[in-house]
Amino acid sequence: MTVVSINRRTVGRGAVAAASGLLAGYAALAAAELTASLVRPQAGPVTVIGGAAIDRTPPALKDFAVRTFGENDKPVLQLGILATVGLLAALLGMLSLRHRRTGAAGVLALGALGAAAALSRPNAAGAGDVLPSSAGAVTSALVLYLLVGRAGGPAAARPSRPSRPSGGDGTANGSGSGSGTVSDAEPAVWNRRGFLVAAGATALASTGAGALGRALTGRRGEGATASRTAVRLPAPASAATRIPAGAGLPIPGVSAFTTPNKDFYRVDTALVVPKVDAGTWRLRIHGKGVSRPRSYSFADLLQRPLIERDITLTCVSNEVGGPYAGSARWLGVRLSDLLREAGVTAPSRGGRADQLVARSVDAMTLGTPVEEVMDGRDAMLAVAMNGEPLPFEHGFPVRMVVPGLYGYVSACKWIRDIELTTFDAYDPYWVKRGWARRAPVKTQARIDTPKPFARTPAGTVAVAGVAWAQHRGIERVEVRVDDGPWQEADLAAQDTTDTWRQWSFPWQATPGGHHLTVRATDGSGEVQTERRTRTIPDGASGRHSVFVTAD
Ligand SMILES: Nc1nc2c(c(=O)[nH]1)N[C@H]1C(S)=C(S)[C@@H](COP(=O)(O)O)O[C@H]1N2
Ligand SMILES: [Mo]
Repeated sequence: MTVVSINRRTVGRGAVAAASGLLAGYAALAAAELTASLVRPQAGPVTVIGGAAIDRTPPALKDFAVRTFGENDKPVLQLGILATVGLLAALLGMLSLRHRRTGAAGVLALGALGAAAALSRPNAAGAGDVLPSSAGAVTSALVLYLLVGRAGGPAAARPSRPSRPSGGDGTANGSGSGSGTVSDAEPAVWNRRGFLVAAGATALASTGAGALGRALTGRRGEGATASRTAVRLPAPASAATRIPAGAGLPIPGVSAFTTPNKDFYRVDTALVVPKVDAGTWRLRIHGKGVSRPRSYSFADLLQRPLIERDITLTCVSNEVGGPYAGSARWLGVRLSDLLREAGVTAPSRGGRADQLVARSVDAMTLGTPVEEVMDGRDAMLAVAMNGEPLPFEHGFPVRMVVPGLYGYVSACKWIRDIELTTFDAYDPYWVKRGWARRAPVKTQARIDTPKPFARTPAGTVAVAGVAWAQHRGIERVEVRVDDGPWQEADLAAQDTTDTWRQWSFPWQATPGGHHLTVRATDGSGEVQTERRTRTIPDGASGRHSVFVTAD
């Protein structure tokens, strides 16, 4: 091919081509979003590619993302995808300048990639899921072809040559390529205006299509939202024990004893929060050792005797001292009751299934030991959190909660199916990715105040925080200043062994820098280990420590 001479004109056309590519990418996303709103919002290209990326992220990178971006990991991923799409679109735009068909083919190939990702999602609903990416690709290929033509095809770059189809790459045989008779004097005027009009129209139409798509998607969630608003929560048959007055310390900086829903940590793989209509929701219980398979509606569950319990939930991805723990008052159906009704017996009593696999509407799978669910602890199918129906982010209409187990082996949100099976027969989502099959919560103490690297006046400083060892309880918390002896902290009243426990320590701070370290002893008498481990495969261990300067 001829080497493009780098002059102002080619650079200008390159920029116009790149801009055309970006516009084509924008049109693609808008068309895809509109189509997805009609087919299935979860089938949109950014969502399916993001989902595929999340599923394939190596644990170490996932850990890094959670550590670095915290709960912004999803927006960061989406921005990353958008930036990549933008870059590819700009490059394809520039490619189209010289090889229009190749540019269009590249766009279609990207669309095919999106469609493949859509089909490979575990929650793919069917062949219709390929439509959003396909619609986006076709729209974008057309836009690109049209706009780059307006920008002036290769003929315009070589004004001295007579216009003719340039061998094989079809670059000058299209309709919009300056009509093939571009002369040196005129093209800029006609092309610029034609380009600007076409570009403006594309931008407008895309913006409109995108907005319409978002509005339609919003409408789809309306049934679910209405069903949530309509929920009347029954009074519990078994109320939670009253939280002792002294369970929450009046020390600024300490986590609230009960975490408000809006502050409750959120960890899941859902790029689009599932909006489930409680009116049509059903839960199936089936599998090994289930002599009476069952199916329940949301109303069925609400009619049963409900238990209300305060339970602290923790994520296995929580680093020592990290934020992924929260405590709420849950209302729900005792899970062991439902299992017994279905004919399930605990493995220790000869039951055939030792693993309960919960599936969500977004095709997440979580595996929970049947023994723990049936050992008398308050494992439940929760319908409410802190006095209101579950927020959509936290699993409306129904989720599992099992005291003492990390969320990834117990706390299925948006649950729709419970299958009884064995640990030998099936590995759920996180286990396939290197996490442990069984994961009881490890004993942890966290210093909430002072914050790491805080400066504080010398003298008495209130050091305080929370400690948790769900289902074993917290018996003792100790603080060490620098390399000094372990000193007993004051424990706030214990609510239940399933909730975290606050502690405080009046530290006599001397001027200078100090390391404060904390350790807890759980209800079984075991002292929190000093051995540092990573979060993978079964939760971080080690002791939280902060460096504080007193002056
Ligand atoms: N459907 C679904 N349920 C899920 C998850 C998920 O990704 N999808 N993540 C689990 C994990 S890892 C944790 S720690 C808890 C977090 O619950 P929360 O977001 O309500 O705090 O939900 C669990 N349930
Ligand atoms: Mo988690």
